[in-house]
Amino acid sequence: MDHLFKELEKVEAMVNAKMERLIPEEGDGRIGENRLIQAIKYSALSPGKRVRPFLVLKSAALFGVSESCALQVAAAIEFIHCFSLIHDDLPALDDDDERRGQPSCHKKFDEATAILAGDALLCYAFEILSHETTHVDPSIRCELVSSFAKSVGIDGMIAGQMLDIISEDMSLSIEQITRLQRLKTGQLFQIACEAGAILGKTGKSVRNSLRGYASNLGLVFQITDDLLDVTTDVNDDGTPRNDKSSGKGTYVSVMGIEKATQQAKILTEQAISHLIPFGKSADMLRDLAMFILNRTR
Ligand code: GRG
Repeated sequence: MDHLFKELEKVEAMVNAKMERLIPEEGDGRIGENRLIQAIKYSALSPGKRVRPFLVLKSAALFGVSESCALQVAAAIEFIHCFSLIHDDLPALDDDDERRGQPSCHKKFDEATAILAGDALLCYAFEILSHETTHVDPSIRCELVSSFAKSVGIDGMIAGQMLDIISEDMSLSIEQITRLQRLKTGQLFQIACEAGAILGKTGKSVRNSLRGYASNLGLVFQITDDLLDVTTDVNDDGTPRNDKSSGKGTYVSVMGIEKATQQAKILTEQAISHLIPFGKSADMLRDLAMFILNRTR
């Protein structure tokens, strides 16, 4: 695991540096642009785990994709993730005052700025994906753009968020929760891994293996997130400190802590089994699955 931690740190530094280079400079007489840039820098460069960029880089490495191309896509996916976090924190959605240990974007700036900074980040991610420095082949760039759009939009992460909002206070079955989480969290994990395969121009079966890995990993990530919510964010008397998820169906609320923990272990084994075709070259992805299963943040 030491090797994984070093690698996670390395990826974090590389992706941060890349995002910093990609975010435009402020300029004289550009008051509107400058405010967007300030809000984007504040949110995107704040300390996140960079799990999705890690998945892009390690999947791309399986196919010998150049690091500079993969890094462009890694930054783009982190910008999309960051858009989702900024919007999710807004009063109309989750209404969170804090994100990554600092005031959320709308608290630091204001609601309008947070909405617009999120919109700009999403657009900018697609601008990066479609740029020739991301891949020389226009058909690959086009595939990246269309696959990311599908994973994020009407049938993707945003649909998951919509479902999450309208199903609040409904009692969902495990199947319904799984569908919700596959959309809300899983779609971005899947495109992170698939992007490596797209850049590497691989065949269908290889892509399916990576999709299988990512799909199971996304669910493990969500279960461990739910477990961390109930086990770490508690008052001294054991009651939940942040009551936002109460009323929402989660694996933990439906299955209980013990069964949800067991389910996360099974899904991790399934995720890892999808990596068999890649042999030892996928060890870093295996280690990441174990890290997500056992994570403490
Ligand atoms: C389109 C508004 C909108 C939302 C999409 C991703 C998402 C849905 C909402 C974000 C809120 C959330 C808690 C979603 C569940 C997935 C999840 C645990 C996200 C947090 O990801 P981490 O833990 O965050 O990778 P860091 O800060 O490490 O990048």
